[in-house]
Amino acid sequence: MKRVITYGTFDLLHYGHINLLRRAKEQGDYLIVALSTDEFNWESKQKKSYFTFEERKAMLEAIRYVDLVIPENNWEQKKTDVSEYNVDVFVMGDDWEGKFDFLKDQCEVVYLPRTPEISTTKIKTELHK
Ligand code: C2G
Repeated sequence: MKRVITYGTFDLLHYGHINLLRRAKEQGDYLIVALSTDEFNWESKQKKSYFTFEERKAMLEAIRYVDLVIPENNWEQKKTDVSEYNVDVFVMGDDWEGKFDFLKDQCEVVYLPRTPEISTTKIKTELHK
């Protein structure tokens, strides 16, 4: 079984996220999503997600491509996650191109094109008009 992992906040879940998750799952047979906790978002990403970790986790778990959701508590856990979960492929959107190449000695690293026209920030901005 080919195991894939990806990381993110996935707040205000939209079709760009779904496109990413669908293509990430296509890289293997089992997709793990490491979901940024509220604390990690706030302390390390200066992001305040609209939905809580539990709400975002429930939404991700409802997606057919997602097999397991685990917490992302810090930037440093990726190497450990890859070995602990026997990950074969690490996937991120290409806004992260090159940033996780240090994982290449442990697993395949794949950067997928983002869905350009949609983002959580854009949704928030448009809703405030
Ligand atoms: N994404 C995408 N297209 C969009 C928006 C997002 O392909 N229009 C992808 C991102 O590239 C990322 C994933 O969806 O791979 C999740 O996006 P975010 O929740 O914005 O993730 P981010 O805040 O970049 O967190 O340790 C890594 C971080 O947790 C990544």
